[in-house]
Amino acid sequence: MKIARAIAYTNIALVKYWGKRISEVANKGLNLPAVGSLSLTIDQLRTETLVRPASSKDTFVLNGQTITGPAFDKTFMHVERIWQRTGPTNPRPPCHVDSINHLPTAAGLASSASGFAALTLAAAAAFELHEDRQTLSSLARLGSGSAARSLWGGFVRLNRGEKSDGSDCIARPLESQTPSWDIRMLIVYTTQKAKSISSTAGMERSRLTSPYYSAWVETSTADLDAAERAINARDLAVLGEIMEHSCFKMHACMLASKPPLLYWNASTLLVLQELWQARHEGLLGFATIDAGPHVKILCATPMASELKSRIASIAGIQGVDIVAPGPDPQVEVME
Ligand code: 2P0
Repeated sequence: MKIARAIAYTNIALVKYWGKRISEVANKGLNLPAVGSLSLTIDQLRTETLVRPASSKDTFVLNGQTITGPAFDKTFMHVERIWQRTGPTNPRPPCHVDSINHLPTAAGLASSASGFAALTLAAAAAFELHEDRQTLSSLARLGSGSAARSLWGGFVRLNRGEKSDGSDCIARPLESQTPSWDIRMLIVYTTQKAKSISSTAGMERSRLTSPYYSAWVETSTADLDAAERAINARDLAVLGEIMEHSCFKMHACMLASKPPLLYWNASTLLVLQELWQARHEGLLGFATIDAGPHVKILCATPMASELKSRIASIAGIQGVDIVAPGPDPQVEVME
């Protein structure tokens, strides 16, 4: 095997993924989503992962710390999956995985998208698995659904697909991802704590208990198509309306789960109120919120710094980053 390094950038879904297909629950391990999703890969927030042969046993270092337990198991289950795709005749050699998350420390921002994208690319390169990017994206999805979208820069759509083997659950970059659209995203940090319940567990709770879950699933494709049209038309106001609608439908579905899933905190709500007041005054920004209390705001570049200063002064805000659309991942094979 070779030594390989990959850098993948995280992505923020504008049309959200929440829920896995029932066939998934029958434990096929394909991690097939119940809905498609559409995201923007962003710059700066990224994971850098090196995969190399280890002398005797598998080891995993994350941000300089040796990792054991469930995170180690999940990582090496994925490494093994990629090895198996090479059609090996031998057992996998022991590997050392060294990852650095260039995400603000202790900010509680999910890193599984960039993490599993970078791990997939680095392991595939180390094992000399030569697959096209869509296949690698599908492999990344097996580690984490959102990771499938971090195989490209810019706007990316992950289709749900219909086939039970997952062969049509594939991601593609939108043609109009060229950087000619001058947009930014504000990442508004509202806590330093990690989230209380994982996305994987939360989405299963919603599927099983939320009376709004079926409506959430049924209305997703229309949002995806409308968002893609708005991106093609460079219509931020239309895209913003669709992204907020998708976000609040997802959170309504979460809230109606039993027991309820409330990922927000008091500052989350204050940010939304300030954002909507700013919009009323002509400063156009549009929010999305994931399975955590931070708020991400999409806006035109000239609006970003004024919006940032309005939001940064709200009680409880830990920081605001302004990020731009991010690039494709990078892979380097060293020997
Ligand atoms: C998204 N999220 O579309 C949505 C919005 C969270 C809320 O993708 O179970 O960590 O590993 O496939 O990818 C988070 O889910 O879940 C997520 P798994 P993942 O970005």
